[in-house]
Amino acid sequence: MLFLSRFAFSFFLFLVLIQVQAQNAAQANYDESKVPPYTLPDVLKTTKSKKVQTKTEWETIRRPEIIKLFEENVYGQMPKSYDRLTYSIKNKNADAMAGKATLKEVTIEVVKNNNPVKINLVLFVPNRQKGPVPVFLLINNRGKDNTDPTRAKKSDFWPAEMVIDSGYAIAAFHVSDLAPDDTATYVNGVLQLYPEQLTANDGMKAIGAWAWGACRVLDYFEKDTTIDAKKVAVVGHSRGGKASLWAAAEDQRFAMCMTNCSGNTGAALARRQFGERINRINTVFPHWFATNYKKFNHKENVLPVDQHMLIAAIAPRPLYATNASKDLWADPTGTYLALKNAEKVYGLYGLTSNLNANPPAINQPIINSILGYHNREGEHNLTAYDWSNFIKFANVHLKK
Ligand code: GTR
Repeated sequence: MLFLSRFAFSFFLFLVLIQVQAQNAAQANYDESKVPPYTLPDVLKTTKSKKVQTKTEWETIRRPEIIKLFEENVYGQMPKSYDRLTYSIKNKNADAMAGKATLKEVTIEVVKNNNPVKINLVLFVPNRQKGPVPVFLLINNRGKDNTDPTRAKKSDFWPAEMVIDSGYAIAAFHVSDLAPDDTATYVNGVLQLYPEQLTANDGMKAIGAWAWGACRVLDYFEKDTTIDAKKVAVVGHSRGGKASLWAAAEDQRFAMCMTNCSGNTGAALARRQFGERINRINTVFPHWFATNYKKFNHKENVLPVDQHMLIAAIAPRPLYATNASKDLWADPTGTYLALKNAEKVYGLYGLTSNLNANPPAINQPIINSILGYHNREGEHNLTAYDWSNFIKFANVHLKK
């Protein structure tokens, strides 16, 4: 009887949550004319109102300030210390993909205060390439079968053959190794290494832990002589794309960043309040961002940052952002405008992007630009079309 009523109560809560989510999504604004007037924080003005004019001022004053603001208010701290990182090759096949690639399944173990976290990396390296090769690293937030090392199952979410044929290595790890994507169990992973993060209002949560994982894989790449660790592109889709941005902003060793349909608290401007909003993301995914971020529910304009500043923190490194035409939830226009508003920081490095004032038409990728972008026809997803443009973009910016 007690069991039944508990079950009924949980089911009731579940229904309420579904309804709240549906209401939130239905109430979302998709009408450009209803975007409220807003002023973005000036990426080139310090908190002490000093105008940043040089690369040095940017690197020594404003950039560190921006990273700190994102840590305190959005993603949480990114602890960098650990006691040791070791790895073992669980499986190796020098004749994978009909001889085109070498497969390595690597277990990376990171230990702090006797607490371990294990990252299972799947890595294919092209055989025809001589010397260390650049690599695309996917933060995989979907099923593990998308990155099948046996290649019995192939998925456009991680089109390994296409990447190998283009002369790049391709790697992936799954977010659940770092922090399960779940409100209750996200603490089982990286957060066991840094328990102080659990109670701090600016403590890292799941998205921070996934980004941390990408940084540790980069630590491993520095030890793998087949990989050019100075040419690592970190890739993520949607929630994974929020993590790829945060990883690239925090860790300047990443040479390039791809953020696919990352939307709210990813590459899209929050102040536009278009599609998903901070209140909604914090309510449905309370385990993603720092507790402090909840202060900005319904208060986008009070946030001391907006997402153009996260993109600016990646400068001068090349960044490619995408959207999908039917994925208004992730605000394609707001994503493009975030890139546009980060341009002036790239300008400090003498890098001019070729971004027009308005977003390009659907399926018109911008490749020859330090800030790349496309809005693909279709749904919220990571597809072969997206990857084909990542490769073109890397050919321009990584191969040279
Ligand atoms: C949605 C969420 C988005 C995005 C997406 C995904 O439910 O609102 O911010 O992260 O999930 O990861 O596919």
